[in-house]
Amino acid sequence: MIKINACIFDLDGVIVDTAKYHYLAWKRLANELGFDFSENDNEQLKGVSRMTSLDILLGIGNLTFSHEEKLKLSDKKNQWYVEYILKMTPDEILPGVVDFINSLRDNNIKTALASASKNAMTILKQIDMENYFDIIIDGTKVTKAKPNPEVFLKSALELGVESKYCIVFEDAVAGIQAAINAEMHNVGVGTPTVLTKANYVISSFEGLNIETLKLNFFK
Ligand code: B16
Ligand code: MG
Repeated sequence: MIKINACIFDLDGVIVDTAKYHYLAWKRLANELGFDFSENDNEQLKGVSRMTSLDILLGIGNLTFSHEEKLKLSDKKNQWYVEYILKMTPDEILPGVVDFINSLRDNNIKTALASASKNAMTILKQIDMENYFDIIIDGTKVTKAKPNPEVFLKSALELGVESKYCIVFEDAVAGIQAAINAEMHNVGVGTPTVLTKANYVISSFEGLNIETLKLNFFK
């Protein structure tokens, strides 16, 4: 059986479903700019940085703006997004997450939160999880967006654990690729048809603990 010393969690889409709030805010911006933005389009934005998300959105609308204008647009979207996340409560933690993290603690496995979001601390405070992880690396601490492995490598370094002893939990295609680039094990949270490069895919953390994970997934 493989040895695991650390579990590294993405935030949006793994601990909470904030993709719906990103979607509502991006859709509002698209509508204001005169085009529509579907939930299907939103899939492309999962896990990627705010400015890359804006570039993808503007590509869909076939619009071009200067760098300064783009900063204003992304700020606008972020203000709307923050309004949504400030209403979040611990009830929005996805099923099974807390029990799974507790099972890691019982097994002396370290934990990290590794998110591309600059709003990660606000979300963690809203859901009462800001003291839940050994370390937190968020979008304010990295410069290179997923699929670059920086956020995961920095997490492992701060935890003092080698990449080969880490499992990354990710919901985004770009995030799974970042874990592969970091040479870490990875578990996709979502559907296998989307997360085709993941080592293993779970639909939720419900009923999962580290022993079943190691036994069933990493024989
Ligand atoms: P913000 P994750 C990512 O978070 C989201 O999946 C992605 O949709 C978002 O654009 C990115 O954070 C930046 O978020 O605008 O709040 O800084 O999945 O890496 O936890
Ligand atoms: Mg995510």
